[in-house]
Amino acid sequence: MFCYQCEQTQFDEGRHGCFGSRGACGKDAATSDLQDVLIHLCKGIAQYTAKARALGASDIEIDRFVSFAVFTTLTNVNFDAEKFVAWIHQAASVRDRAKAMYEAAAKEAGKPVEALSGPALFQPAADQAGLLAQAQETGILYGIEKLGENAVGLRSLLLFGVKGVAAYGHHASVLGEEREAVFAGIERALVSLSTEEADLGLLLEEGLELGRVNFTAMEALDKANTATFGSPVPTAVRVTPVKGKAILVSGHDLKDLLVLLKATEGTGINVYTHGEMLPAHGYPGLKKFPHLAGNYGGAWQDQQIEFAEFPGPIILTSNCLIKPTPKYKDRVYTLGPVGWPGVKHLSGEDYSAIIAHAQNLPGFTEDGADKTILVGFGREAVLSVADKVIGAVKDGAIKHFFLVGGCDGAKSGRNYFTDFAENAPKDTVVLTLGCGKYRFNKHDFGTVAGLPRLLDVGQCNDAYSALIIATKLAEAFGVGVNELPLSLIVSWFEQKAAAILLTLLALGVRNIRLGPTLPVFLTPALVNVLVEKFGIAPIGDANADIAACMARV
Ligand code: SF4
Ligand code: SF3
Repeated sequence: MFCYQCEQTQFDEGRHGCFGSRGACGKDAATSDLQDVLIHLCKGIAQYTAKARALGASDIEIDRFVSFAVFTTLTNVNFDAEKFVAWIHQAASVRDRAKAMYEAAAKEAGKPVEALSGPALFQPAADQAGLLAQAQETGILYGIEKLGENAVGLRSLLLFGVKGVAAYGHHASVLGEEREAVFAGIERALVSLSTEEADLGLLLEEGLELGRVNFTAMEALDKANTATFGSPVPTAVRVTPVKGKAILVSGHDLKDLLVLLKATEGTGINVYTHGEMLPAHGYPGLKKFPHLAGNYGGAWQDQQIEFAEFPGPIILTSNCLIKPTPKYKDRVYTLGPVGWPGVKHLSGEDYSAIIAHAQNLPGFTEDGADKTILVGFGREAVLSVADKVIGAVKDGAIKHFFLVGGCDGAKSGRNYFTDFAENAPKDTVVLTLGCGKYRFNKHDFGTVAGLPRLLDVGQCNDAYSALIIATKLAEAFGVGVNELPLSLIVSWFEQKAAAILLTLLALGVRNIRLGPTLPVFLTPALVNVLVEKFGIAPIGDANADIAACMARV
């Protein structure tokens, strides 16, 4: 195996990355290699669907399969090698369907059928051992001697970005919000990766194009969530337990939470959110359920301790899953793209097994002390007080905005983000999103100009909302986003962050501070390009960075 797609990748004296028998996330070598094979097949599917799409033919089922399959390879989503063997074989038959679609479209258009090469022709072996032998030629480093380190670095950024776009696309798709541009954009990036493209300029442009596609994917997801559940409203969320039976839901998929809330109505079971599910409490269509009792625990990396103590079943709807310990493994259920060997996986919307499981477990035996935090500051809630915000900036009551957002992780160096948020001067506002906020969202930030100083915009999936807030404020001030008194402090961990980074770069957002470390797949030469072209800076000392941001240096 070789994998360096996330921030917690291992380090050695040579190439940085996870190799050997298991990655730092717990992904074993077989699963990692099979994920590479699945991605290879998705490239082959994309080669045919791109040709078909150019002739006006497409198949939404094929497009959905590609998004789903690519999503399964995201960090902390699926660790089940057997599942990947099945998906690889399914991908081969999907590829054959895509090929037939292209050939029919060419025939109908009176065009010759082009013979494609590369992943389009890949024939997966019948069993896992055969697939693992084939995996040697499907990994991200394959051909690096010919392609060069820098090209492989940009190809990695493109591949990891496309994983993020596929995740956003899939979340929007399950709520019925789909965009041809997103499917075509995922396909375009995969086709680019199916070739031996090594031109750095072209690869960078492909990355920026994918960033634009991701903006559309995030817009679709925002529309899907707000059309289904209403726009988030500021909401106090209980962060302590309520006496009674309990189910915990983690991950990003709000639709799964809705199905569970409906299924548990009248059962006496309380539903708690975990991790990136926290922002669900702000949506009118979800908060209306009185048994959506509160939020439990902190960020994903603490789950082995917190899940062990939770007195009910736990549902993982998407990332981040880490190895369930024997203390709670039998209480974990996975949905959709998520999986762990030996953990129960639910297909369909029948939650009766989980409900019965919750009824048989003790639940919380007493109420915790009353303690709440505020969520629900999506674009509509923030922009509804735009006049107040603009007035406060103009009269000097608010000096600066910091967006301290992104993923959390287990590595040291992440205290920076806590220090940054907590040390930001009292006349500044801290916007946050993603799971990195768990390091500071129970801290009392107080208010400024009558507004809460900490505004939780939502999940990492809500980066679109933050971008709209920035764009609208910039319009109101008559300046560009880069001229606003706003600094972006981004913590990255997995591949959705790569997609968002590409979007920010494509939109021309400059001077982003990125940490806790820069992605290891970016070579020093590529980092130089990001610094020179886009003003990206690695994080440094929190207080010095706050001062530099406010002085706009
Ligand atoms: Fe390593 Fe991250 Fe890949 Fe897991 S996802 S194998 S931790 S680089
Ligand atoms: Fe977190 Fe996994 Fe990325 Fe959605 S839950 S931000 S890391």
